[in-house]
Formats: sequence, structure tokens, C-alpha cells
Amino acid sequence: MSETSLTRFLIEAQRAGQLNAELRLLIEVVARACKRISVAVGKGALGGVLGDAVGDSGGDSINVQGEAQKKLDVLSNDILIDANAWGGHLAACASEEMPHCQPIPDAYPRGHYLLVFDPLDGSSNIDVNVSVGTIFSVLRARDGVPAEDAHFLRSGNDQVAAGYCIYGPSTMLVLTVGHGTHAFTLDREQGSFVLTRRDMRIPEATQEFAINMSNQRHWEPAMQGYVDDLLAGREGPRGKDFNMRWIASMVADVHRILTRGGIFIYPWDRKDPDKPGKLRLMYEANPMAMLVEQAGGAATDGRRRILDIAPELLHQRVPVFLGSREEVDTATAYHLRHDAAGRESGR
Ligand code: AHM
Ligand code: MG
Repeated sequence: MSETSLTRFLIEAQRAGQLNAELRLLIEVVARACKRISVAVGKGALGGVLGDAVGDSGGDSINVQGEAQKKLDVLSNDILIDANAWGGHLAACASEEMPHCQPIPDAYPRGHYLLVFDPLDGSSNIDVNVSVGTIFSVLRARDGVPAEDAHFLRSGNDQVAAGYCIYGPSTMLVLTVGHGTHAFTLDREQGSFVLTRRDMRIPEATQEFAINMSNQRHWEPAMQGYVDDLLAGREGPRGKDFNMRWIASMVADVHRILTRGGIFIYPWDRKDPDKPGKLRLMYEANPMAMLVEQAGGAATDGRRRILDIAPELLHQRVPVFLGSREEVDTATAYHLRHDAAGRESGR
């Protein structure tokens, strides 16, 4: 049989009743924008796009999170906004790089969906030529009223599609519309995404974990205990040796986990106790949690399922534990046991 392009895959999914034409268009538009971002990322220093973005005052450009923006963060954000403005499929976009959502301009028809994205995740890796990616999540808009930030504040269970595009040695789009997680590789000569893995499955057990160990002293006791036991290996309570990987690019770490299993953790830590974690719920944790669950894995904040969390803020942060089901359940159990012991002792 001939290869399955993303377009064909989506048309067949539409025929199977898994999505409608408007959502299909939205996904095609996001995929097209990701191709443009892939070209910009791929040019590297030759494209003049490496380094920090310059703000209006001539200093570093700082986003709503207080983080310095890279030129490619800004460029990727603009590419996604421009691509999605005129198609008639969206009511509004929201992004890591913008303080508030951006409704579709009045000049264009408004659609029935909301798109929220991290235009270039892991952007601290851009200047060192390590994989980065775009993460996106799609929600239904409220009909008949102009979109506002509050309309985005829905739990991850309400996502109708989620995905990421990884800009690595090859560019891949990994997508779910709620019927499995599927991977497409960009054929650079043809300019089209081709289905290369239907129904990705994450192995239930693993011996590989991904975490930034330099934060260990700032973690809460349950987290310290869990990682101590991983590091104790075969001689410890877990009875097996573990390997560690940390790319510091969530898209790349999650892609490895979707491909061969593992657990990815970015826990709460005391470095900045006011922040409930580093990663953002709406455009990092929720779409990744949906992709991982659709591939048979699990995703929690250490205590509850990420997709059940009711968001209060567009840029809300959350601790993240995701990947191989058994390992996520084990890590979550350490936290719940610790909480229960604390309650018993009145702490
Ligand atoms: P970003 O959205 O500003 O790029 O930050 C998110 C990234 C994730 O891709 C990655 O998992 C994490 O930050 C790395 O954090 P650290 O630098 O603490 O290792
Ligand atoms: Mg990010």
C-alpha cells in the first residue's frame, strides 16, 4: 500500500467520525506552520535566528513568565499566529509567549476551536543545536461570544486534539485526536508529513528516568525518597538498576518515552516555592498527558491525574510525572503514602 500522508490520515479519521472538517483544517494549518518553524530551526546560524530576542527598549525581550525570549521563540509564535488567523477554524489562540489570548481578527470569520501552544519548547537548547519542539492543544470555543482567557480554563479532559512537532535529526509530528497517538515524519523532499508509527504504545514498565537531578536538594521528601530508591538500583527496594537521561527539552524527552518507555519528571521544588512547578499546565502538561495516555501511559502531578486538574490561570504551572504506567503509578504512590503518613502523625 502507498504511504499515508497526514492529509490522508486526517481524511480517513474524519470518515471514521473521529473529527470534523474544521478540526481537520486546524491540524493541517498547525502542521504547515510547524514545517515553516522546522525550516527556520534547521537553518541555525545561517538563518540569523539564533540568540536572544531584543525587546522594545533595546534590552532582552522578556515574556509573561519573566523568561528571556529567544529570536526563534518570537518567530515561531508569529508563524503559528499568522498561519491560524485567516482559516476560519479558530476563535482565539493563546501561547506561552503572550500574556493573554489573542482573538481572531475581525476581518476573518471565527471558528469553533481554541488553540493553545508553546511555540518553541526547550528553547534554551536552540543555540547548542539540540532538539526543540512545538507543543499544542485544541479545545472547543464557546459559541456566540468573543473569546477570552477564561474560555481556555478547561481541564485537559476537554482537549479534542493535542500534539507536538519535534525538530530533531528528522522533524516529526506526533498527534492525537482521542483515538490513539500517531507519529508522522516530515519528508523534506516532498514537503509532507508521512505516517511512520500508527498507535504508539509506551511499555508499561521501565528502567529509565528523566529528571534534572541538580534540583534534588530542593525537592519535597516524598520525591527525595522515590529517587533515592531508583538510585539504589538492584540492591535497593526497587530491585533493579535504572538508567538516566535528561535532554532539558520536554518534547525530546517525551518523544523518547513515547518511543521506548521511561518516566519524565519535573516535580515541585523549593527554589521558588510560590511556583507549583516549572512546566505549564495548558500548553505543556495537558497536551503531553493526553498523548501519553492515548499511548497507554499515565500522567500525574505526583498525586492526581493531570487531565483532571481544573485550571485557574492561563499560564498555570504544575508538577509533571508522565510515561510508563507502572513507574508513574509507583512515583505517585510514594507521594500519596507520604501525605497519608503526614496526616496520621498530624504533621
Ligand atoms: P521553556 O518552555 O521555557 O523552554 O521551558 C520548558 C523546558 C522543558 O522543555 C524542559 O523539560 C525543562 O524546561 C528543562 O528545565 P531545566 O532547565 O530546569 O532542566
Ligand atoms: Mg515550554
